[in-house]
Amino acid sequence: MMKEKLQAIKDNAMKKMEECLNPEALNEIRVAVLGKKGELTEVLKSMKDVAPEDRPKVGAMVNEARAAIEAFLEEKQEQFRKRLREEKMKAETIDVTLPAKRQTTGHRHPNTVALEEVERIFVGMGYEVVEGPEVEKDYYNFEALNIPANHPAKDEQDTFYINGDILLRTQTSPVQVRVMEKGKLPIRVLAPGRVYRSDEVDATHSPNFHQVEGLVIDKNITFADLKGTLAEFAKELFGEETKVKFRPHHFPFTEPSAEMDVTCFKCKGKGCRFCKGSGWIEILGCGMVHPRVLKMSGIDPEEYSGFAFGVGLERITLLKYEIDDMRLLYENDVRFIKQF
Ligand code: 2NL
Repeated sequence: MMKEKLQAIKDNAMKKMEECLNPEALNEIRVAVLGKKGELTEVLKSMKDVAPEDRPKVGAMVNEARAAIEAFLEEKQEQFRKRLREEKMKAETIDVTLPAKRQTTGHRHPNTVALEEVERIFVGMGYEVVEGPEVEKDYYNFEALNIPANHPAKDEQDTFYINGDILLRTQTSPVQVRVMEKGKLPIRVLAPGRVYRSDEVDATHSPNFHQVEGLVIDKNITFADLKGTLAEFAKELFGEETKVKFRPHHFPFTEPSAEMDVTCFKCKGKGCRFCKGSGWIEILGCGMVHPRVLKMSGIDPEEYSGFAFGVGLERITLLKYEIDDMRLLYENDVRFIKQF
């Protein structure tokens, strides 16, 4: 009787496992047969009803059935694991013949390209490139440069103030003031950098642009040194045939002051649309450093003299690449930037 019952449990379990299609169903069968309340476990529990002399035999039969079921269970589990592995491998196959993703590289900004050109020219003449803070003290941006309190540049309309004493620099001159203060002479520095002015955006203005200033201080520096240096700069930047012209001007920090024009590199000075018919293009402001500016930074104007100049970097970039709208420089559209 017991033997038939065991055989029935075993046959039924084997048949169900054989037909079973997934690991979850297989586990259900395992629980139903071998689990705490499983069919085979129930048989073991009913051993107390078996005659003592038959118990070893029945016990052996139960163990045999259990071992057979467990062996088949393990075999089926392995089958499912294998199928899962194969499916996974298939799903994760990499097709090495597919075309590669194209690496898109950027491009140096035209301003950067132009600045590196300007730096190369002045470094070649022995200048050192220096940098300084964009958030500056009123003293370094204005006062040390002999810009009086009532000067229009100091108006809130023109300058971004952090507070009464701190502002966003409107020029890179404060960097050079800091160099002068250090007291190491002679000085030959180039100070490029971002500057801020409270301007409305249009084709030639932006509240935030770049300047390159230069400063030379030594004994016996004259306006002839200024002219020679800037004429050489213009030739290197715009071509050997470039001529320069100095027009008197006024800056609070230089005396005398001038603006420098270069002959139009498109028409060679004849006059064209590019130079608006004049043959000349204005490129920078310059002058001999004001004695008061030297004195405020601890340099004796009786012993030392110097010249300084300031160029709008965007102006150089627009001229060099014949771009007619400054706003293009700030859009950072790589299709535009890549052309230079
Ligand atoms: C312009 C004019 C200029 C300077 C900048 C300067 C700096 C020191 C002392 C004296 Cl520390 N001068 N810088 C001088 C003349 C002109 O820039 O129109 N820039 C766009």
